[in-house]
Formats: sequence, C-alpha cells, structure tokens
Amino acid sequence: MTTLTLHYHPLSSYCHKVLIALDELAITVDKRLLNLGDPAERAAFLALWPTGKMPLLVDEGRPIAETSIIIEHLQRHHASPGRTLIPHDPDAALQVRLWDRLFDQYVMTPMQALTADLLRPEADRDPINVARAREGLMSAYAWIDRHLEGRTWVAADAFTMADCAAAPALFYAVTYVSLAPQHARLAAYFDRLMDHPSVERTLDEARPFFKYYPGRAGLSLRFFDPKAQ
Ligand SMILES: N[C@@H](CCC(=O)N[C@@H](CS)C(=O)NCC(=O)O)C(=O)O
Repeated sequence: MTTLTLHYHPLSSYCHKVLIALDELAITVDKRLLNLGDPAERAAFLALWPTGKMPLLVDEGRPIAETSIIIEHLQRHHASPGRTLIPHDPDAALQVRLWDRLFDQYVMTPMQALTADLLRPEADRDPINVARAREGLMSAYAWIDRHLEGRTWVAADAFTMADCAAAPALFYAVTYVSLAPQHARLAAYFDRLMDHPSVERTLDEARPFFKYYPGRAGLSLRFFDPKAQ
C-alpha cells in the first residue's frame, strides 16, 4: 500500500513536472485533486503547507514541498530499482540541478506570469509585465537552443530531472511565445519531450482539463481541438 499522497491539479505545470518524475521512477502515489478556488480547500491546504503552492507530496504524514526537492526525495526513498533521474556522479548531478533551476526560473516563471495576466480582469492586465515575460521567454529560447547543440536531453545523456522541468515549462511557454525557425535545436528537443512516454502519459491525463487553460488558444491541435469541445 502506498504511503505517498500527491496534492495536485492536472493543469498545473509544476504538478506535471512531478507526475513525469513519478512515471519515470515507477512510483505509485495516491493523487488528491486540489481546488484552490474553493476557500475551505485552500485553507486546509495552507494549513498543510503555508506557501499554498502545489504540488505537495505527503510521505507518511510529512509534507515534502518544492518540486525539485520532491523529486530528489522520491529518487532517494521510493525509486523503483534501476530508475534514476539524478546521476550518481556529483558533478553530473550538479548539471542536472542547474538545468532544473534554469527551466524553473527562466521558462516557468515568465510563462506563469503570462497565465496570471490572462486570469486577471481586463482592466487589471499589465502590458509592461507581459512584454517583459515574453522577452524573457525569447531570450531563454535562444540560450537553451545554443546549449542543446549535440545533445539529446538537456543536462545528461539520459532523461533527467532537468527534462522533467523542461517538458511542462516549454509545453505551456510555447502557447504564448512560439518557437522561431532559428530555434531548430530547441524545436527538435521540444518534439522529443512531447513524444517521450512519461510526458505523453502526463499530458494525456491533463487533456480533459485543457479547455479550462487560459492560454488554450495557443495549444496545438495535437493537444486541444476547440471544435471537439
Ligand atoms: N517553486 C514551486 C512552484 C510551484 C508553483 O508555482 N505551483 C503553482 C501551480 S503550477 C501554484 O501552486 N499556484 C497556485 C497559487 O499560487 O495560488 C515548486 O517548484 O514547487
């Protein structure tokens, strides 16, 4: 019987990061769908973890927060034999942590700012913030594209925690700022991520919820067909 509970929402990019990791490490968890729009649920979740950010893993009653820490915890204590997302070599592991951080800070953060702006009433939208977030994504695309020269995965020869971060960050980011022709390596990496089985399964699970995603107009038909809704 699993001792693990994951508080999550199927549309959340950071939740996707952990769901992909769980799939890669072949770990089963009890999933609890969180509705932070419900005041009672939000209050109960804040009592469990004060930042109110999801996902949150609860391991035998102990809250484990922050996606990179959650994945390291899962790797250390629950990974199935032979499954790994963080290399044993300390320097190689540092590269994985670096690229995990880079995707969180420089792709997830501007992407989340663009979603947050869309969720605001029209009068409260902030074009300066939006322009800054879009520029941030364009700049990140350029340096990630350069880094990908000669690489299959972003931080090591194998799929790692950094790719778990990259997949949802890029999946949602391209709905706001598409990849330009000069980002051919990044576009090929994006396709590799989207075709990777753990990513595919995670996105398949989210599919029924994409109709609620504020940036759904930018989703490709592969993931969301407005006519089929
Ligand atoms: N640094 C956090 C970020 C988590 C995060 O931003 N989660 C978003 C969902 S993708 C969230 O909980 N948003 C709800 C809110 O801010 O109220 C992590 O890595 O876990």
